Amino acid sequence: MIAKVAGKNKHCGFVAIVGRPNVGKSTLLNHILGMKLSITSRKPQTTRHQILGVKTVDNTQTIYVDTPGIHQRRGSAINKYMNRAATSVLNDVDVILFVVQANKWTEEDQAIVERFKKVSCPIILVVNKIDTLSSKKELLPIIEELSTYYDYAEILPVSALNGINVEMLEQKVAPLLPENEYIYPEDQVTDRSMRFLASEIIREKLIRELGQELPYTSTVSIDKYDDAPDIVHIHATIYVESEGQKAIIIGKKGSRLKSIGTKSREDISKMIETKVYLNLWVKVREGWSNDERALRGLGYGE
Ligand SMILES: Nc1nc2c(ncn2[C@@H]2O[C@H](COP(=O)(O)OP(=O)(O)OP(=O)(O)O)[C@@H](O)[C@H]2O)c(=O)[nH]1
Ligand SMILES: [Mg+2]
Repeated sequence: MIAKVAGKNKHCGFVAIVGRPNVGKSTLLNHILGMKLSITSRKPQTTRHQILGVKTVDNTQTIYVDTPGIHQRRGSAINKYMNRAATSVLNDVDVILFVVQANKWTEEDQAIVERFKKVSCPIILVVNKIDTLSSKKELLPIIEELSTYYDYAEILPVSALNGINVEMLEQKVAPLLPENEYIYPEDQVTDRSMRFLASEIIREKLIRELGQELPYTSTVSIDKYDDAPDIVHIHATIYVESEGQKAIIIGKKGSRLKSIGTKSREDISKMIETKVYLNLWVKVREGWSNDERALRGLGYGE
């Protein structure tokens, strides 16, 4: 029998990042990975899909699953798709990071805690945005109260934006992962294609440029992604639900679409470290966000 060398065995497991919209889940994932993988914005419901972020260090591969914010907005098919994408991971992972906002506990947070009753893996409560508290003294009563709602494996105050305690969070997660061979190659960062990440970058620019409601009725589809050695040609379409929305996105003399296009091109180019040519269209597709078939065609498949 060959004796195992202590501490040399590989560990690998899945860690879900869940919480209501806008608490900083994607910002946390990006800080952990040290790169911008998942799109973020000041507006809730930015993330629409599960996105894996893989980090391999010191005999451990941690596979983080960023998820859409679990929300109470009912009705449309896309809202249901997003909630399913978020809640379906709860019973499929080794650890859950439940991200909440330090200064704001809502009914939506409470509704998520209710779901934990059916979960068997350890859950770490991540109290985010502590940089927004006016003094550290505010933190203790918040943590005391939150700890009464569920028996968390750990409670950790962090700032995903500034990186406060994020490394400590990773250290708390590592021992909770099972002994396992790696699932992904050591240098792989995500399960998503460049084509998908490009569409997400365009969607981020759309959300950031537009007013409150429009982001929910728009989506981005990549029609062509031509990977030549020194320049990548991308043709993308932004789908909206009405002519009025189309006019808003295009802007005066095309100025807003141009700005969305320029910012998208710059970010995509940075990500793939290659020159990018981006051709961006806006098209109306009435009712896409409440049509299961249209949704699947636009990349919102199970
Ligand atoms: N001040 C502060 N802002 C933060 C922190 N973490 C995230 N934010 C901001 O909060 C907003 C939402 O962040 P996201 O990472 O997009 O939130 P999310 O939970 O992924 O949101 P959804 O994808 O919509 O569910 C953005 O404007 C972030 O910059 C933090 O630690 N401190
Ligand atoms: Mg997000």
